[in-house]
Amino acid sequence: MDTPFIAAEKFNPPGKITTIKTYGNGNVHDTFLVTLDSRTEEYFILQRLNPRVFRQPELVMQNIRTLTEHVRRRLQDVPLNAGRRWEIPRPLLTEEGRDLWIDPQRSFWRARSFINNARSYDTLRHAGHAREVGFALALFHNLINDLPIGQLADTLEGFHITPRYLQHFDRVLTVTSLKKSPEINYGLRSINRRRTWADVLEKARDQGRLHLRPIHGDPKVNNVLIDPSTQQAVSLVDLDTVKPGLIHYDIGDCLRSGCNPLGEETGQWESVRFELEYCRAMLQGYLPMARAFLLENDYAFLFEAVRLIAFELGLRFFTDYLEGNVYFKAASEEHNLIRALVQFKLTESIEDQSSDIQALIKDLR
Ligand code: GN1
Ligand code: MG
Repeated sequence: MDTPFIAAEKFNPPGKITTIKTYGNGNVHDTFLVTLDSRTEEYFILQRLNPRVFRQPELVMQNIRTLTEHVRRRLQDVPLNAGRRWEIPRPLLTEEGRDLWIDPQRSFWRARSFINNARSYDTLRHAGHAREVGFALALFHNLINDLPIGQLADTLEGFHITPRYLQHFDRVLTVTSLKKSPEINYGLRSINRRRTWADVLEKARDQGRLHLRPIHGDPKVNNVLIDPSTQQAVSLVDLDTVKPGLIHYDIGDCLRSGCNPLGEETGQWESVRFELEYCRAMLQGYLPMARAFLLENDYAFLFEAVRLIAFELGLRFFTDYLEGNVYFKAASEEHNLIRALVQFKLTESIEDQSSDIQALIKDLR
């Protein structure tokens, strides 16, 4: 029996397992869709966690439990979803009541319920989709906004702290013999010209202009599930990176992933651009509900957030390419290089449209 099968069996499936297939496009964990011969639940999601990224899986699961319980209580008290369908994935437990199973090779496995009649898209299809993604993030933020950050562990130290990624890049550069190519030169130039600005959000936090809140950490477009029959967002999944942070990381990540019509996996990096109409629609979905918790200073850094998170992801991919693809899963040696160039092109397009984007934010707030 292969390991995914053994692992799936550990999570008490309510029926016989019929198939297990790899699932989704995650860059970090190995994800599987388990199909059951059962009337109650036909599927569930099984994952082998990446130990190089998440070194304390117990803490990740603890954060997910804390968040899930908080959101369930909130939805009961104040039904913010106002009659619309909104689901939170439910962690599945082993015979012993645990949410993790460790295999003989010391890999950590976990499972969660499948969300029926909902699908994930790697790119936005129209402005209505963009609005729904924005709404989903606002609802999520609103539901967790009153969760005290002291209740969430820091499971990924330095996550989204751009100056730390820059320091790491500099260390990697000193031990790498660089190949010479126009692509690598473009990557290096993209990083070097934005160095002095890379601490824009962290500096604002140090100055007390922005403050920590509970965040999702990875609200990219394909983590928002859409019900195909209503076209409405019904869930925001992938809760691994829930921890204290700036909500600007979330807003930036949602915009940089959504407003890139070619998608982050495109090979045509030279044609990548930031789509202003999607940006407008996403913010139209996000801001009405977000007004409940956004403060004056928060608005002032929205533009920098999208610019920075696109740049930061480029920097992370580029560094990983130089390191030999040790963090993000890569299908080829140059995969992370191309991914990096996509994000740098996107950053450039965001900068080129700086005044339009800022005018839009001013208009909508
Ligand atoms: C990683 O594995 P996935 O797709 O959930 C990464 C995110 C990046 C994303 C880019 C923990 O997320 O930060 O934005 O790839 N997650 C982690 O696609 O580093
Ligand atoms: Mg993720």
